[in-house]
Amino acid sequence: MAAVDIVVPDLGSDGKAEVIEILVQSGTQVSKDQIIVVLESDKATLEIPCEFEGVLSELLVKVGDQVGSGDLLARLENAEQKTAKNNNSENKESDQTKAGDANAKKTASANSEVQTSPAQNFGQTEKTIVESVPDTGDGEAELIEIHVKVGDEVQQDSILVVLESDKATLEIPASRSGKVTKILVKPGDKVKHGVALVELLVTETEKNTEVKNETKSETKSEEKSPAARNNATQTNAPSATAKNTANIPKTISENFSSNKNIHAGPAARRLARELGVDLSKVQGSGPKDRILKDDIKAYVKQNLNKVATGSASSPLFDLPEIDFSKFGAVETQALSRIKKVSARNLSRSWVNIPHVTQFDEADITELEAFRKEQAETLKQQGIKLTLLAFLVKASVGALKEFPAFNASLDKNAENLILKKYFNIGVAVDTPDGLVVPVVKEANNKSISDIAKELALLSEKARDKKLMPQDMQGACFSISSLGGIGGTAFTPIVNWPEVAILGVSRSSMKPVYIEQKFEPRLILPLSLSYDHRVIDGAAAARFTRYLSEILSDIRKLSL
Ligand code: CAO
Repeated sequence: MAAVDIVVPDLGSDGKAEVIEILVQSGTQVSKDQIIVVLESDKATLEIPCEFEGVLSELLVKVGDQVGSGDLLARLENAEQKTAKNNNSENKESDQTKAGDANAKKTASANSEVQTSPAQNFGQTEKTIVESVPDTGDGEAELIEIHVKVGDEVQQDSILVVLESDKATLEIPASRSGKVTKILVKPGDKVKHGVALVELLVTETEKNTEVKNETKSETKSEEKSPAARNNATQTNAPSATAKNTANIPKTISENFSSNKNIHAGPAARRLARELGVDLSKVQGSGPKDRILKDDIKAYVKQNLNKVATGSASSPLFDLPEIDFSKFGAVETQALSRIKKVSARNLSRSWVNIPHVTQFDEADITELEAFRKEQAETLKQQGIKLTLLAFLVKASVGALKEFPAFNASLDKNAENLILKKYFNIGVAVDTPDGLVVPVVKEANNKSISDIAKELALLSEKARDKKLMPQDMQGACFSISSLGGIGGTAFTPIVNWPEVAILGVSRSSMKPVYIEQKFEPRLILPLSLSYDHRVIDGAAAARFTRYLSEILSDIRKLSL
């Protein structure tokens, strides 16, 4: 049993690094290779693994601390006997060796071999160069992303591929501007130092001959002395050539300006890939908005919840959360169960159905006179006769005339299922939200029966006594806002139905009849329909027909 110190490896030219993640708690058992902390310097993100198995007795840093090479991070008790043989200095040495690797990984140049000089054209030379895996010091790495395709024109420094080793994620940039002529690898390939990645066709003018020669000699000197090459890039010596700096592979974390603009370390990226998470959709909560593993887990959890509640199909799915209290006082109110259910259903309809709304008007002057007369009689039987009962009956008439409105698309939207029954849903506004009870077999019911049933259903709705079967089986729905007001609106089709009739408040309007204006009671109609099933012309005919029935009550069978 021995105590082992876990220290910051040699950070090389990075000097100081910030502790940005702590992945273990003191007092917990840790296994060999488990990541203890994540450090971030100006240029790189480094995961510090535990070399031994044991109990992490002390954690000596906290998030935000600045640490340098050799600083103590944590202490491990009861480190395994075989590993405990390694004394502290050996341990440091091994960390330093690792850091050396990490350093090499951050600074090594990608090899760029000049292969051929195939074309000469007015002093221009075309060459194919091969971009290959630089010496990362990590041994084998997996190729996880290819950012270019054959034919792409790439600029010097643009990212060609991304590699991931056990310890780091590396972006391999183009050493020169040119055209991609061949991609020699595929995602998932295991690659190591020297493996050819991409062929680039680069063009040089004669003016460049000197530069070209310089480049060649630089390449030679680099090839002669890899250590010297590393030093040149490590120290960022002003004398370092453009090629040297261009060739430096960058860890993902240092490349904030990459086209993906994602700031996440290797472990987070690996987790995201395992879970199939698109990192561009994850909000980072770490320093500089860095995406942490916990952010990815939270994102997955949130989306699983959305799928469970059905809100994943909502257009609100990807909207960011806003802290409104920044702008003034707020109060949070939980949505009722009915509101949540109808939000889900409305979103589903809105997202899946291409909606169009057809507006029309019906002259209900005579109908209203008749309704008032009948309403008096029915009132004595305790029945309130409103326009709605007539609208239900008139809708049945229109559905009989236009069967495509009394239909549903099958699951694959390949067949229309025509219904031979006439059940009409009616939207009812309740304090808890909108519900749509159904008047079943409205074709077999008289207007007074429908009025009676509507009163019953509205009362049940407002008393929360509707049963699921009261709200099932509708063929077509009516949403009447006539008791409230308004001139027109665009109701949302109540899927799996294909149309819904919106009714606004009737009002007296001057209508030009037989060369003079007559005051007539005009009812606004708004028919929304599924354009996959119903054409505009059919919708206009439907509302016209409806309007005619409502204008001439003799067409309604009472
Ligand atoms: N034009 C003028 N007056 C109208 C009218 C119209 N189109 N429709 C109803 N009215 C009158 C009624 O005659 C009644 O008058 P009195 O009070 O003088 O008798 C008054 O308005 C109130 O009617 P009501 O709303 O109580 O009754 P209704 O049968 O018309 O409607 C119901 C019943 C349950 C549909 C209704 O109460 C309701 O909840 N409407 C809201 C539906 C809704 O929210 N739709 C939006 C869904 S989002 O697409």
